[in-house]
Amino acid sequence: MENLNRRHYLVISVSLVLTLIIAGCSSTNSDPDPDPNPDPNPTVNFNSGTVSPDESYSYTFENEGNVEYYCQFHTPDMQGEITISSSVEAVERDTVYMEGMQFNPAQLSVAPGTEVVWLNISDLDHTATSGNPDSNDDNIGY
Ligand SMILES: [Cu+2]
Repeated sequence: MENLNRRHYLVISVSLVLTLIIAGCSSTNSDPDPDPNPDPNPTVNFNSGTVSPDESYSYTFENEGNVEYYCQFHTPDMQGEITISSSVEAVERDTVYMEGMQFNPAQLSVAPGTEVVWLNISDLDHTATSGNPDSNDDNIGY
């Protein structure tokens, strides 16, 4: 009789341990995988419209993230990226030159709250338009 009780106790213990292991595994598996390619900052949406020679356009970036942009006239060649990070030394204003058919610098890092000015020092019209040529179907480039 005593032997039977002990065996019963053993069966309950083993099944309890198995239940805990299964529960542990399934809770680990239900954790979402970290996204290897986080979306580029979807809250940022700007379009300068036509920026003629010697004119400028500015936009203030508030939130951290990566923002792609391009020129609608010279897509896909004329593209740039702004990285907004609090690890960058804060300045009030930073400048991207529209020079020839390039953004210069094409890659700019700024702190949150920085006003970025696109200054057209070329003799062509340009735009600074958030996104990339594939993300918009209203391109007016030629
Ligand atoms: Cu352009």
